[in-house]
Amino acid sequence: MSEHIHKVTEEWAKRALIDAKTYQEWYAQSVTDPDTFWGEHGKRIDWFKPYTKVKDTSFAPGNVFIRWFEDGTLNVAHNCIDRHLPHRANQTAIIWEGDDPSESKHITYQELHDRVGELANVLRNRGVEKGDRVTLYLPMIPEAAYAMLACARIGAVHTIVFAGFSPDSLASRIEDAGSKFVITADEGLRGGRKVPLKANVDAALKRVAGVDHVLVVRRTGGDVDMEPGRDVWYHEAIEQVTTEAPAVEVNAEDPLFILYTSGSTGKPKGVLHTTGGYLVYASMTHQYVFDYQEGDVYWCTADVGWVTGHTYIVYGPLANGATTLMFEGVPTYPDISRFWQVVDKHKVNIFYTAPTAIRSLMQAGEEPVKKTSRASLRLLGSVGEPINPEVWEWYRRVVGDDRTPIVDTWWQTETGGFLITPLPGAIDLKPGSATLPFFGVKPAIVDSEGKVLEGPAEGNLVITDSWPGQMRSIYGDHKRFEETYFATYPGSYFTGDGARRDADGYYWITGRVDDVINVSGHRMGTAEVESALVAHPKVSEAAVVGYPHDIKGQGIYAYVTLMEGEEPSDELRKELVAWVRREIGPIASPDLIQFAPGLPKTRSGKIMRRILRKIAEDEFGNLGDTSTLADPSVVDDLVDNRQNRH
Ligand code: 6R9
Repeated sequence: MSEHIHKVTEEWAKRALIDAKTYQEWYAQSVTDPDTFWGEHGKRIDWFKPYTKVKDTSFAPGNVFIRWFEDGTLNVAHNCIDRHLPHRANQTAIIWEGDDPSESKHITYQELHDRVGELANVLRNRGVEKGDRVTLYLPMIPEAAYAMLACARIGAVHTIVFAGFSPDSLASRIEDAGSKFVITADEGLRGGRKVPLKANVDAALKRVAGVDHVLVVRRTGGDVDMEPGRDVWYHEAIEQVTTEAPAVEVNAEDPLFILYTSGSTGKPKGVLHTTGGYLVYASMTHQYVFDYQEGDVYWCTADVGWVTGHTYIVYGPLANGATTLMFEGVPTYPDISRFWQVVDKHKVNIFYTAPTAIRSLMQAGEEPVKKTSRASLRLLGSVGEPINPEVWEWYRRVVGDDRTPIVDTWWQTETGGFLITPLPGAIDLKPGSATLPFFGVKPAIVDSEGKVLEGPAEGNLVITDSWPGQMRSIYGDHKRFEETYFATYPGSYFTGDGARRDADGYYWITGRVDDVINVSGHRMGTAEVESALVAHPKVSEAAVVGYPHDIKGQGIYAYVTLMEGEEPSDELRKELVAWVRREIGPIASPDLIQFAPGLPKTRSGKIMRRILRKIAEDEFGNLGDTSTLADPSVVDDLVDNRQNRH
């Protein structure tokens, strides 16, 4: 662990919105008197009808409910657009930077208003009503933000499916959400390559019924099939409507969006976020953690298909009247300096990305970074997975020219916004540590029996009380919500992460302790990859674990047992990788497959993943107790054959 501490500089202590003293005072109040604290800070957004109640939450076993500002009414699009118009109509809301460096544009708050209004009218005219779910399957184009805000404007619930997911994954999410409306594009464009989005939607809709309308944005002009009566071009539909659409009054606890995320078991869960608490939390964390101030240009490199794109490209920044940059491309196209070229082109002040991106750029050395200016950068951020202290130091020294603080923000799809994070003017930094809790967040470390550990400790990370951005339920399955997050350590929200707390009270996230792996900052359930593999006719059984990967953080390691009579071969290996890509999407491609005649199982038939993880990590000298295995000789075979993984 790094002992190198980067103290808050005097300059930062002075300019930042929150200094050390304010952090301590506010934090103390936020956890001892959340009603007063959040009652005050809830006013940072506009309410049509002000709330009189603030916090109404329970983590009690069998009776989990989470309600914030529950009698208030508001509209998210009004907060992200209309309320800024009197003084920001001509300010840039979104800077869009295309995949091709010759393509970019500035969208003002007035234009954002008009585009969102049009789209809201298109949706309403086609029967989308308050509470209806709308699935978005879009590339990183401004229309993705318009679509989110258009749904919010009419009280519809958007559910974004990352454009890298397969038709099957898309179909199951459309089905679970019960969407009748899909918004997509002809094709996506990333790193000069086209992604057949409309064709994927067509394939998905052969597998799921109930979708009456598909609205198609023309992005590349590529050839697509349009089904009469169902499919409509976006550019044609908006010609029929005006730009004025009323921002519908919704309750604080009405749903804003559903976002599917992987868990340790079963199919992806529809994480449900509601309106009031989410927006208060998104805007407050965005402003204070990034120290966002008037005129700053802010860039988060995530995709809107993930929660980071929801909270920190769209809702947080726009609620704050910020200028937010949206990037369609990839860090390495047309060349490996692209991020820094974009920073210089748009004079980006605040830059927020994932450790996996930094690690892959580090490989190319300092020159591609150093040849750009980056003088505009003031603050850097990291999210998605633990950042190694060496990578942190490189990020600060090379990208930040030894001048920028780094905010390593720990949070999850479920948490809506940052939970453990530095504040750049208030909290001294330790590379590799997400540091201290944000206002209102009460973390604790528990052992495997649930005993709360005090002082310096390592164990499982739980949060003992609610915060406004917390997910409210799993869509359509509140019981699963309680079982997944509140049953392991009754009375607390279980994060699924392990953590260490040092003598200064700093938190160091050690990674997932469940069967979720984190591949390039993307969450993957090992069970999902396993079900995709066993769906292949030649596979009888599969077990998937994570293993340390230099760039991706974790790679996907699959142990595969074939059906009687099938022979392992490199060809079959390739076939299985292609199969998983098709079933789930490229992000789920196994990095290594080891064919195994048998898997280590207990006598009750449970696969002992602990052993598989150790073999994948090459720690087979230290496999622990194998005496409960039904057939211990299986393990010897796995160890002997590990050279045959590819
Ligand atoms: C925002 C996001 C959540 C999981 C989380 C943890 C890992 C995220 C991290 C981090 C260490 C950080 N994670 N940020 N680990 N340090 N700063 O990534 O949401 O996709 O739901 O993933 O990512 O393991 O539990 P999500």
